[in-house]
Amino acid sequence: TPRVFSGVQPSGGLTLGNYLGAIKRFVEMQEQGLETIYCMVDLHAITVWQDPAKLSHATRELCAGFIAAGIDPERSILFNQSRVPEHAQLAWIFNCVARMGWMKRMTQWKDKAGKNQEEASLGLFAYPALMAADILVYHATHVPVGEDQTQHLELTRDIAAKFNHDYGVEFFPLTESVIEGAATRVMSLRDGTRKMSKSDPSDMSRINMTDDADTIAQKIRKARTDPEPLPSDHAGLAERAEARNLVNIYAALAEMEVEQVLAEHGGKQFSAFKPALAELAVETLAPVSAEMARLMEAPGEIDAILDRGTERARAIAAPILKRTYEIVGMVGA
Ligand code: AQP
Repeated sequence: TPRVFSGVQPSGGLTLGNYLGAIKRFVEMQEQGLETIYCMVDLHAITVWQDPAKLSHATRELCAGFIAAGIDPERSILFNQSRVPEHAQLAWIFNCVARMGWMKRMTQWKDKAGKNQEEASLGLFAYPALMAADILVYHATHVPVGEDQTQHLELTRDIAAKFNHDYGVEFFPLTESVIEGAATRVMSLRDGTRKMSKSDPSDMSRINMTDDADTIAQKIRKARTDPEPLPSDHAGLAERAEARNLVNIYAALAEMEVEQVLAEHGGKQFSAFKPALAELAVETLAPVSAEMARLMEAPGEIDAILDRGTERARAIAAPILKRTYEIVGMVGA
């Protein structure tokens, strides 16, 4: 039976990229009646420095964001990663299965470590092995993610396959990524070649789920574009990264096909399209951010939801870790 797992890092506030690329998909899979497990991956967040108070705040706010977006903590399991030690335990086993060469090829590692790899944390290098453990400690079969995670999902399959091969078992499933919709890669509002990211130093590059209406409108008004009007079909967006990004965002927010958006707005100047996009963004995001703010007024309730989610997650993860230890030959498992 299908089992869905995915996570988001509490490494800052939620962006429109996280919302459209990931969280909206999470809600859809829950609505399809699948078994869904969603995690605030705090252990991943600390692979780069996090201020402790901000990390706690971001974790609770992320939980509020999930719920405000439509995740029901009864139907889905909602928890923070560090509370379920089985993730880190399985990650160690996977550190011993994965190869250095595999990790060195990861583009996220290369991007985030930058030129100064010697100064990056060991955790940042091992990040994909922990991610594989997050998924496989539940024997999850489907992982909804944005396009930037494709390579990590392939690595997860490689780790599962090598474990199964090395120990001569058919134990870990080969997980499939689910990358769907118009917004699998939302780009920065300042640079159409970079993805929108919560850790981008420029706040103008992203829309945060907590931005107010004026801020959203201002960021969209100032978003970088070219001087041409919108094309009337998809092909006309091919060489126009910034224009394509704004049209994709519109399509994802409106739950329309890109062709439909262009049928309505093709030929318009950005001076006309941007206000329509801003209005749509505010209309769609305002109820979510208002609900997030309301939930954040009762952090005790959020913590209680995470407590309950932790128990339910451990009930699945613990037997899978125990079986893994037995396969590996750990005495007393
Ligand atoms: N720009 C994006 N477009 C579509 N999907 C995106 N995701 C992230 N950015 C975009 C998806 O959101 C999920 C959670 O991401 P994450 O927080 O675990 O890590 P990330 O991909 O590294 O996201 P950020 O916002 O860029 O965070 P930082 O800046 O801390 O690295 C994933 O499914 C991701 O694909």
